[in-house]
Amino acid sequence: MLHKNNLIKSIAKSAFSLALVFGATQASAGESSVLNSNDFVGISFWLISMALIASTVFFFLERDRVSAKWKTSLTVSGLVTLVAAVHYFYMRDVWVTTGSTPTVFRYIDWLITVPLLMVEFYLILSAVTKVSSGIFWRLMIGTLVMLVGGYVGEAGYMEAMPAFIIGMAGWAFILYEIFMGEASKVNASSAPASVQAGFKLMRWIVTVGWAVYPLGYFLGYLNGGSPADTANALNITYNFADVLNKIAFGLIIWSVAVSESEKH
Ligand SMILES: *C/C=C(C)/C=C/C=C(C)/C=C/C1=C(C)CCCC1(C)C
Repeated sequence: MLHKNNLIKSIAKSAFSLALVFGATQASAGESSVLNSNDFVGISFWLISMALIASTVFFFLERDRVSAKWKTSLTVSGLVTLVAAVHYFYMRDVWVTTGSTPTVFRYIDWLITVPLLMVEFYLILSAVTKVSSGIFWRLMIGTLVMLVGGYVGEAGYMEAMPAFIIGMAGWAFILYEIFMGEASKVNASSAPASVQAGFKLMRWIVTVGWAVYPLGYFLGYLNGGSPADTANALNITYNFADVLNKIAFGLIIWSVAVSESEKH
């Protein structure tokens, strides 16, 4: 009896505090924080957030289906979409309430998700053959140079053009590694057919899908305009690019992992 009373009391207490929290958020939410039905950028932020959440659940659950050596690849795919989803929720709020481009949050997201995407090249090769750690480190260094270059340019710590060139050099270094460097050679010589096909698709995403971001930088900073002029187009483009670069990229790995796991 005593236990039951305590239980009821604590439920009542929690419900009350929940109501308080809810009331507080409602009260502080101004008119401008409501997503407008004709705010297509805001809607695209919403759509991508949901797609990222669904993908995260999918990748984590599908770990059960693949053999042990493929599980890490699926974990990493799920982490990429999870980290991006959290950033998207926040960026959507920034966009809806202020109408400004949440560039700094994109960079924070990229700083975490892009290295994870790069690790995937290393992981899918490691699942099928012996791979040198040099591949891993070169992909990491290329990523850092690319992102730091872009950030110091966008944040105004450096002239837009030289910063852009540094960023482009980092990207070129990554492309060299996966098209002509050791990673590409290991893939061509030691990976089974499904891994080779997946690797090739992934590197095209890194070429074509990723080109959207430096293009956005160029349109925003290097053709005489300002990022505010291109904010709508840029955010919609970035948002849909992330579906390809994060979700589709993860799905390619998932499909390689499933077909390799079913082989044995
Ligand atoms: C999920 C997020 C992804 C895949 C983000 C990728 C970002 C880039 C490929 C950014 C590239 C840039 C350059 C190549 C030059 C400098 C400016 C950047 C940082 C936009």
